[in-house]
Amino acid sequence: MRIDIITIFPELFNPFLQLGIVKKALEKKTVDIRAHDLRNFALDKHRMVDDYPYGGGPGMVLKPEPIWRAVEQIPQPRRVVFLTPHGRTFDQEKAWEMAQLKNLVLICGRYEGVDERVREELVDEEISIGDYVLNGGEIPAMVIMEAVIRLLPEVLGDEDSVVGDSFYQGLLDHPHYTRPEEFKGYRVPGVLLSGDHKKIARWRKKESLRQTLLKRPDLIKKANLDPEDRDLLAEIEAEIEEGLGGKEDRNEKC
Ligand code: 6GU
Repeated sequence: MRIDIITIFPELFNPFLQLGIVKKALEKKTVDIRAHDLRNFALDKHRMVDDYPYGGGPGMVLKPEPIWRAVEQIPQPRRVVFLTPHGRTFDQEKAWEMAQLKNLVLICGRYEGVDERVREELVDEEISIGDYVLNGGEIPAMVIMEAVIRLLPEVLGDEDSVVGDSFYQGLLDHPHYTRPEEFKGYRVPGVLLSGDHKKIARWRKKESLRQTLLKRPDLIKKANLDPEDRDLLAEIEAEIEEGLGGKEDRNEKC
């Protein structure tokens, strides 16, 4: 996969590209990431990328020509995404969809915005990362790249496989425990020490459902639950009804 970023701050991406899983994916050539300085596509002697808005008013607008030239040098077929709070909110499903693309172009907005002709004629899709305002699309571009790159084949090892991720099945992940078995008097749930893999899988599924029900009930409504999941959910709801199922009941305090 190739990702091209169009930005007036390409340096912002350096530490992001030089560490951890993203660095590993670049070294393996699973992904090729190029951050382009928009100014390099401005042909006037001042390398102007923005200008005053027609009609007056505050702020500057990104000019269409440099963005156009920057996008046109990127190979086809390409998906051109403009990062803006106007866009559809990014989610795990969108990350999976993008992970299938050959060429992804991320245009980072700045200032008051970008000339409308870019949005209408050049951009395939507008994406936001949530309902708040940032100064530009650079951090959203990193958010999207991180979510997408970890889904590419062979980027994650078996240990941190995407199958266990929160949202993989539309649910939040189950709780995790590591040594020590007892910490400040709080014990690890006994089932995890039992060695009974069937029981452990059932516990994890149930706790994944419980986390989702308690923290993100909206996700439960959207999730594809099988009859077994529905039984577990009914158990959880009965426990909540009885006032059980709080963490005091699940982690034995010694
Ligand atoms: Cl993609 N851009 C900006 N400027 N602000 C945002 C955003 C994007 N997503 C949420 N807020």
